[in-house]
Amino acid sequence: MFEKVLVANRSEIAVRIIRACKEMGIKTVAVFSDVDRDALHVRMADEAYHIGPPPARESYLRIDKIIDVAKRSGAEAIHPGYGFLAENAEFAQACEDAGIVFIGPPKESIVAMGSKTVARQTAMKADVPVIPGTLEPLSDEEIFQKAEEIGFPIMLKAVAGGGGKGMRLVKSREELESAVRLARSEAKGAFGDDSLYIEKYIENPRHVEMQILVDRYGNGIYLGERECSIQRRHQKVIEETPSVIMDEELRRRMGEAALRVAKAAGYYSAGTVEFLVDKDRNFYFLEVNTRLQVEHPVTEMVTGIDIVKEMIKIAAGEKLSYTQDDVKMEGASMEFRIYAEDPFNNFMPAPGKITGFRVPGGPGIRVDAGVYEGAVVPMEYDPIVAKLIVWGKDRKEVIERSKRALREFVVRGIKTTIPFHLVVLDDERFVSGDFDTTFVESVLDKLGRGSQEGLELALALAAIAEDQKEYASERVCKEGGMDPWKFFGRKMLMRTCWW
Ligand code: MV4
Repeated sequence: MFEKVLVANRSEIAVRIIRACKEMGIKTVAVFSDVDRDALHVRMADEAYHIGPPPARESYLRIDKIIDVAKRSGAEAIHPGYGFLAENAEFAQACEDAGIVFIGPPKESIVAMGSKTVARQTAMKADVPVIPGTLEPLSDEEIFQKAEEIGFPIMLKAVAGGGGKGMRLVKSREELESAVRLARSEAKGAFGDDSLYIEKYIENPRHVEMQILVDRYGNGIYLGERECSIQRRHQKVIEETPSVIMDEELRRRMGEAALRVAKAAGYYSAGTVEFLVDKDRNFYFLEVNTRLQVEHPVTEMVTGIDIVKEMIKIAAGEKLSYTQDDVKMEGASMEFRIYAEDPFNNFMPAPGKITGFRVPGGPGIRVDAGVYEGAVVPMEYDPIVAKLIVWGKDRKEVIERSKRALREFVVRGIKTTIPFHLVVLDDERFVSGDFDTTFVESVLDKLGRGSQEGLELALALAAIAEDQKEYASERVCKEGGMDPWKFFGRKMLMRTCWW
């Protein structure tokens, strides 16, 4: 096993990886930019090295500097976390060239799955259903022709895309020409590659993904699914497992399909195979995420398997320590992403100093935070502050426990998505499990799309339901400019919060 690992990331995921290393007796090396000098991941690592100014391009994305730190510190391996260099084949190559282990999949798999058409070909070869469409990048002429064959509506997608970036719904022939032009220029700008392909449009799908672990010797297991349909603009908001649409048989078929794709791609490490699921519970391969994902903890909560430790062990050349029969899903889990964003103002980033931070506790609660009281959330990076992960014996207990925990969660000084989660937990469609990928937009519609009225309604829901007195008084008075005495009643405000 490695003696020292460099963590090429920041915030909660760097902290998560450092924790796994500590439990494995591995020394850790952090890297940080100017604004992260006092960050939690820097404080928790055994050593920390400055790598540059705040913009990621000049720090967390600097392959040369990170490799240099690994050499200077004597780290034998680098964990990239998610984002930044996690799916960068050039970085995996640079690690190899420097004699450092990249804790992730082989670079060939990163390249192959990075091309969405190659990924589709791979899935097809593996006998996994793909969305009807093309398997090659297309010229404009070919797009016009294929669109007619497939039939509108269609999705125009960037070959180099993924995660919803560079994607366009085209409802009719009339829209196609300008859509192609726009999609190409978007793709060129975002990925430096304007190649496009098309797919049949699947209406109101659910987004279900399968977690897999594969070692270097071809042993693979699936750890069950994550339901990720609660998203806004392709940014996941809440993830859960199991998915309410899943049963044993569908899980087995989807899990085995995911492992076949991995095998066909020569994949090892932790990975995720994404599927779209239609109303009739047909599933279609979407793409492969060749990295540790933000939402991996919900899978850890129900399987008891530490995905980060397994990933490190696989990178070190160990055999998988579990067989498929060892994998048992127990209970249910949800993850709530706590972002420094204002959910009542179009999820506007709200970086700043955290003046108060108190995390929930008690049965079934896990908090993966990247901050502490007094820390500053810089504006340069993804504004994730923490993840609240909740376990319960069933989905109902998870929902009740989550409400309790979100109400316990105190983050002061910055706006966060906590109240938005409370609104979702009060939505009967969410509670019944009857939702798809359009759910978040419909909640925002219900709330009046970030209007003052919507804010008040949301805060009222969050506050009236339980003792969010301080939340109500402080937030509603200061930001809503309203009279909380009138709104919530004298009695409620008289009872003071213990914090
Ligand atoms: C689709 C689709 C419908 N039909 N592809 C969005 C994320 C990216 N990974 C793929 N996405 C979609 N691809 C076809 N052929 C609908 C979406 C989609 C979506 C998927 C998952 C979660 C949320 C979504 C929100 C809008 C659209």
